[in-house]
Amino acid sequence: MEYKRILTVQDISCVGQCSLTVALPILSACGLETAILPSAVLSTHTAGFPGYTFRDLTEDMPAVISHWKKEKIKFSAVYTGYLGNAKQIAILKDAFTGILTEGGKQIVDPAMADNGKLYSGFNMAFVEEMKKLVSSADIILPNITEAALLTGLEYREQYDESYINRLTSALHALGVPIVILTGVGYDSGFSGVIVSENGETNYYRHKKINRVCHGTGDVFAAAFTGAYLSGKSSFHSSVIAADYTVNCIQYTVSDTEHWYGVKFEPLLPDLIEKLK
Ligand code: PXL
Repeated sequence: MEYKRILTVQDISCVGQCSLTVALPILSACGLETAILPSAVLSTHTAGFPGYTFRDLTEDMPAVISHWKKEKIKFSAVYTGYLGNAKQIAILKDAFTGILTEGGKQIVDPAMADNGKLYSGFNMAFVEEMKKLVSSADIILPNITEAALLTGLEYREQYDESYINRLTSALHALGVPIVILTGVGYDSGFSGVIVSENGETNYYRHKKINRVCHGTGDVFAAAFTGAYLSGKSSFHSSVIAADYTVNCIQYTVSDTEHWYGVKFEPLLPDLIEKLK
């Protein structure tokens, strides 16, 4: 397989099993050289540890990117996750054209909201800027809350296929060729992933485990990106990523102390096996 270098831009939550501490090991396990651009350094993620610290790294970004440009360092793909603020999005949007190889892919996980609510620290100005990043992306991986915010459609907890089709079409209308919509469940006990590309929509249904688990969106997005850049189709990558994420949740669920993330590490060999 061609050796690929990917850049992922996300925060470092020092403790909490999300963003870079999840993306880096998963992408490396998928055989990709993984470069990072940290958006912020937090003591923990923001979902459940009161009093977390937050160091914004926006000011470092332009100099880091121009150093790479000077050194002619390029990437086969850029995958963005949790970003620190709206200004960072503007910086990144401008930078991408100069640091992607020809045909390089831009993958955006608009990690900003879940369960009908924006994450702590984000506002609608951030959403507006994220819309612009999404418009220039090749692939996006929102959940239903993020999709509703990006498209201006209402967020629904109960929905049918026609609502999901409206969300998916409105996301494509922003200019994105491949939409991967996560957390879509039509039947009780099941969730699933919508994969919409070239006018064709497919659905992968998987088991839903009834426990709130942080960081699972990041595990899914990193595993998807790893599989996709290994040459799998968008649908096959979604299946691999969804199965891996569900297995990680299953593996974690009996440990009630481990509420802040999922134990994805012991299952990395299974993910590697799926990519063979
Ligand atoms: O998993 C998404 C995420 C990433 N980074 C930080 C977060 C969250 C979710 O809450 O707080 C800092």
